[in-house]
Amino acid sequence: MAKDELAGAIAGLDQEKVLSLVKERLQAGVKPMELIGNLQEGMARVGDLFEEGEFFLSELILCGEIMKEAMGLLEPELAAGDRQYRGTIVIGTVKGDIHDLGKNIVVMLLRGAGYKVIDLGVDVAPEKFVQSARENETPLVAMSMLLTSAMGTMKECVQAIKESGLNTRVLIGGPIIDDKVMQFSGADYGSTIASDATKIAEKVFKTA
Ligand code: B12
Repeated sequence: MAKDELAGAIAGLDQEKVLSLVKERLQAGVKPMELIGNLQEGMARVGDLFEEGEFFLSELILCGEIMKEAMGLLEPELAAGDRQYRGTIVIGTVKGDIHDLGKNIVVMLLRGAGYKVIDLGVDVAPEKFVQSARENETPLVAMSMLLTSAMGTMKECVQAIKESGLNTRVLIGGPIIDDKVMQFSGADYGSTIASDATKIAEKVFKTA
């Protein structure tokens, strides 16, 4: 059983309760990133139940749909930063992986912080990252990955940028990023936390 009521509601796939709790808490002044943390905790529980064979793919899909609805309520808050233009960033979920809810949060935060974000979507091939980075002359490409099985293609995506001759840094993000993954991939930056993207972008754009 989840400690938090919102986490419990999404883990229980109770869409109505999730949406009313999100609305209620936003109105009470709770920060959107705190709500995302609660939702993430509940979604991790759904993932565990899936792994244990209690839940099936249909439950994973439903959980994703509920999160999308909740994100619809959170988006105006997340994207409401200062809008001074700071530069362009390319982002996508790496080839072989179609999880995009975390990536979409990063997109909203970066847009809120004033960056133009080129979102390449999911299942993005290495050459597509390179082409977009070249066309947009961006100093930073961000990649999202949730699947362990996508580790190999994630490395290919990072290496494609490194070998392209472009002066572009690579940030990888997702729940399984750790020191070992960083070493394996050769990425410049890595994080498990969406809001780190704006901090890292600020650092990269300062020296670009
Ligand atoms: C919803 C979900 C789905 C949905 C995705 C819907 C969508 N539009 O994204 C669907 C049903 C499509 C799905 C499919 C599958 N899934 Co799935 N899924 C999940 C679930 C339950 C939640 C994921 C999620 O959205 N979390 C909420 C978001 C907000 O969190 P997040 O993505 O981690 O993002 C946060 C951070 O990681 C970070 N972040 C993310 N990206 C980035 C990028 C940058 C640059 C930065 C800085 C930060 C950052 O910021 C975010 C906010 O804090 C997880 C369980 C879990 N533990 O997470 C399993 C999970 C990820 N799925 C899993 C699996 C196995 C699958 C399938 C292979 C199942 C199957 N047999 O078909 C397929 C794979 C399809 C594919 N090719 O990608 C496994 C992966 C195990 C592993 N490590 O390899 C998990 C962990 C479930 C489990 N425990 O078994 N899934």
